[in-house]
Amino acid sequence: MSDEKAKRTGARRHEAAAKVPEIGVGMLGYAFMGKAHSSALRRLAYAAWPPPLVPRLVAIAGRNAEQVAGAAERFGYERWTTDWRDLVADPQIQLLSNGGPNSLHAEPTIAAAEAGKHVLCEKPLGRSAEESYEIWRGVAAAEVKHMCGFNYRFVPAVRLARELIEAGEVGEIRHFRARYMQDWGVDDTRQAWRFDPEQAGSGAIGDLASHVVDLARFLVGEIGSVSALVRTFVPERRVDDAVEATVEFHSGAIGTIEATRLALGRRNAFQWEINGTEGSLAFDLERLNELRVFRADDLRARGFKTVLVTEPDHPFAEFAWPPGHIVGWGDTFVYEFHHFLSAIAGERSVAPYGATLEDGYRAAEVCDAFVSSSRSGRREKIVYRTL
Ligand code: SOE
Repeated sequence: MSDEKAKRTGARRHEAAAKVPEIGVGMLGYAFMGKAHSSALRRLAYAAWPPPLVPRLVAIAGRNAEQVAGAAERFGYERWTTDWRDLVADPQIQLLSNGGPNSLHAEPTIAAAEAGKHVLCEKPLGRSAEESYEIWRGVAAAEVKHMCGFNYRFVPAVRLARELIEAGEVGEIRHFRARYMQDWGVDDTRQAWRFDPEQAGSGAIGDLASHVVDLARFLVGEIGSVSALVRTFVPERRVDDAVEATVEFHSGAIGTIEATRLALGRRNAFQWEINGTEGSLAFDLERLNELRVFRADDLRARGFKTVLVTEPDHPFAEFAWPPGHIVGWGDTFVYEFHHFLSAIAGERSVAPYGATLEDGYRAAEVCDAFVSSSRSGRREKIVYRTL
């Protein structure tokens, strides 16, 4: 190919990219969620071309200058700062992605929204239902797009489950049972902020049970009441280690929710099962590409079948690879951010497939009810506040 033609072709490709508007991103946090968000923002630009908007990684904020400078270099941010207020003040930033500790969710998220920036805040939204409500109310008043980082709604198998339920394939749901089990909680030294009630708010409840509650709301519906036991097993620890709960849904379905960071051998086992009048669905995050399906009209087939959720007509196939080429945990953030950018671009709304900050607040009300039920020894009815 002649230099002239190569230049022309290259220029044409560049023109195509230039046609998609950019959105400036400010990232709060450079550790686990900073990496997950940044990696997703870079990949979504080409994972399914054209993206709704092309993310421009403008700036990243973190408390430790050396660490955040290194992250800016690794992730590809144009600049870095140790003060999140610089992100809020930066006119080149239109989207704040908050992956900071839970104690840094409220003030920066509200301030960014008040500065006219769209916001995605990691779960749990706040350290309590009250703080979560204040974040939701503060952001909603600013009339920007907002999302809460319940990324498991964007597992292809979970979206397929939602679509099957919406299509009536499972019939009327009677049971939901779920557990989120990890085992790293035996060691206080790792991610120490997660064991400090001031920084985290709670332990396994906000960290893991909030995911389970959001998924229960996403697949089954609103939770009306809970009865729970909350425990701290590790001596001197000031946050919870585990919760075991029974829940009743507005629909009449009933279920169980568990979360623990002390289940030795379980690395990241978010498992759930739904039983309806026409069939059942089951999922295990450690086998993230598979949805197990039982259809009542399959009684002759005897038992669940495993659907590998990688077919062209399956959710998010447009981002992935050919059938059978499975995706991973990080891909859920690509789909989540793509969804959010589509909403910002006006192509869709965040809800119902993405979690809004109201969803973040409602999950927090249920999580608070786990604690109050364990303290009172009684079943707690849940009342959701509105704006
Ligand atoms: C730690 O428990 C953690 O990183 C959670 O905070 C995330 O939300 C979950 O997706 C993976 O595990």
